[in-house]
This record gives sequence, structure tokens and C-alpha cells, in this order.
Amino acid sequence: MFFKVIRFVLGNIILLVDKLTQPRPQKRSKSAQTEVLESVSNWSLYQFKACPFCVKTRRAMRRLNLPITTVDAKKDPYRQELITQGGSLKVPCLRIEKGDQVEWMYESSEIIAYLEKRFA
Ligand SMILES: N[C@@H](CCC(=O)N[C@@H](CS)C(=O)NCC(=O)O)C(=O)O
Repeated sequence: MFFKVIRFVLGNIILLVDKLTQPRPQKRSKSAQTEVLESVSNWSLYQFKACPFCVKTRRAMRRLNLPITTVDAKKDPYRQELITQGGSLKVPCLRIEKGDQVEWMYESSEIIAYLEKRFA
């Protein structure tokens, strides 16, 4: 119970600080942004709202102006998809669709490095 309260309070502080210090989205030409949108249209970030690693990843997505869908991995069917298809219930996890292939990328630092390399 004590740890639940601490986690709740810390989670909300993180969300508040995040809200107050939102990074500015990168600007692109209309055609470049359309291309980005097409690339990420089938991607999803499996995440928890107040997880600090997820907040860090969402901030990078915002900074890079990437409209990637976020899903709540605490809820089904996403929770179950993450376990059975991704391999473990750990967030953040980026589901990347490339044609017929699907890659499940774990680790916030790895996800951010991948997004920066591809879209910065
Ligand atoms: N090193 C990982 C840490 C991720 C992590 O610890 N995530 C926690 C949530 S904050 C998690 O998924 N825990 C599993 C669970 O809560 O079931 C990263 O940077 O992505």
C-alpha cells in the first residue's frame, strides 16, 4: 500500500513536469512530414502512462514530431499482445511494422536511438 501511494505520487509528478516542459516538435516540409506519417502509420508504442521510461520515449517522439499511436499495455488486448507477440510485459516497447515483418523493440534508449537515427 505504502509503495503504491509513493508510486502514484511520483507518477503524477512525472506527468506534471512532462506536461509543463513539453519539447517543441521538429519542423518539416509538408511532403517530408507526410512521408514520416506514412512510415509510422502502422507503428505502436506499448506503454504505461506514468512510467518514466515511457515518458522519456514519448517526449522523444514528440520532439521528433512522430505521430506514433500509443497504447496502454496495462489493458487488454494490448497487454496480451505484448506478452505473446513481443515476448514480455515490459514497457516501453515499439511495435514496428515493415511490410510483412513486425519487430518488437524494447528498451527506451534503443527505441529513441532508432527513432533519432531514422527521423532526426
Ligand atoms: N531499461 C528499461 C526499463 C523499463 C522498465 O523497467 N519498465 C517497467 C515500467 S516503468 C516495466 O515494464 N515493468 C514491468 C511491469 O511493470 O510489469 C527501459 O529503459 O526501457
